[in-house]
Amino acid sequence: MSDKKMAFNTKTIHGGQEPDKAYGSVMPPIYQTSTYAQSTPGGHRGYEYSRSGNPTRHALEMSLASIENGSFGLAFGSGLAAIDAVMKLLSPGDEVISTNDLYGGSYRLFTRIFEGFGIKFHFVGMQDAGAVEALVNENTKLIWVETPTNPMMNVIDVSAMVAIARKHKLLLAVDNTFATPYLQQPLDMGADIVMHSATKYLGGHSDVVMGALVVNDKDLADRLFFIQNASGAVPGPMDSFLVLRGIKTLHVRMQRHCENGAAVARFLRQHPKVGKVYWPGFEDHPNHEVAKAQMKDFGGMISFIPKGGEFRDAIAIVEALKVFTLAESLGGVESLAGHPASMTHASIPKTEREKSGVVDALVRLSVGIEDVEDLIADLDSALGAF
Ligand code: P1T
Repeated sequence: MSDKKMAFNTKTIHGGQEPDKAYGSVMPPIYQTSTYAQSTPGGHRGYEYSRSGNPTRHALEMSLASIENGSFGLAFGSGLAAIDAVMKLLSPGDEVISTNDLYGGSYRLFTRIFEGFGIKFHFVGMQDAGAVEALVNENTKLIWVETPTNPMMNVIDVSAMVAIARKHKLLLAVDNTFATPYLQQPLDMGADIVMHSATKYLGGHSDVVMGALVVNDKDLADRLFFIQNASGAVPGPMDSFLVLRGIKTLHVRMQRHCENGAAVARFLRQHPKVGKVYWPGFEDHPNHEVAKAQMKDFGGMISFIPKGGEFRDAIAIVEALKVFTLAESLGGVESLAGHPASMTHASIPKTEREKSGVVDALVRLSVGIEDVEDLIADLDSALGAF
């Protein structure tokens, strides 16, 4: 069956895949090799050196392209390496408009590395499309969207951003890490580049660090493949195998992440010791209508503030959790809790992060796929800790 005809739940398993040419192995072998024999210089069978290409990584890249409804997939050594490759499309003097609420490491890469190379970043609340368009000038080259945002769960209207990008001939990139292609497919909405921290839901088992890009345009793909090879931040074959295996269950995991996420969000919201809960599935979430229109469901990421809470209350809660593990990262089968201000978003100056709501009392949850009753009991007991 051609890829184009497959439904999403079939693509995660079969998209872009064919049995291995040597023995028909159903899963691609882990081609743990750096190089390939040549009969004469240039006389190779499609692969010459594993930075440039490796069959296991290629199988993964085909899968990535398929699940995002794109034509070309590229795998990188981490999510940040994938973002780094996108930024290398730019030149000194170019400007980027980015979401103001985003992963702290993305902010650090933009402001501490690429600003030093003469690229200017504007951070803006993208829920207001007018505020985005007002920042466009003749140097603007790229709009960087993260949706839902990490950690405030704002939802950005991708179609509105596409309209601005098309009008002003800008590239539009969407960090699809929180949603995954199970929930939204930005290329179908008109985005030029989809980016993932494959470390998260795509890998799904907290055992790999990896990044990904997917695009449709051949010229853009060629430029990114050039950067991937020239800069060299590629993942190894073992990690490629693990993410490919993870993707095969993405749809069933995501379904459970969404169900558990909804139950945990509703539990927190009615709890007397909980103040604000950030989750796009609530009808009164400011971007709920956009989320409903562009996402299939609302995901398993939730942030909340303990009622009247301060820094020490958030710390007491995350330390008291027993089923949730206190750890950086998200998107694995196991539930994780984090304290953005001191962990994932510590690299954003306090005044900057507080402007987008990342206050000291904020707790972030990655709701896993355990029995939801155990997750709720764990939270209930930990909320008793302050
Ligand atoms: O960690 P890495 O694979 O390099 O991916 C970076 C990244 C990019 N984009 C988003 C939305 C992310 O959440 C991340 C990584 N985030 C965490 C480690 C975290 O705990 O939020």
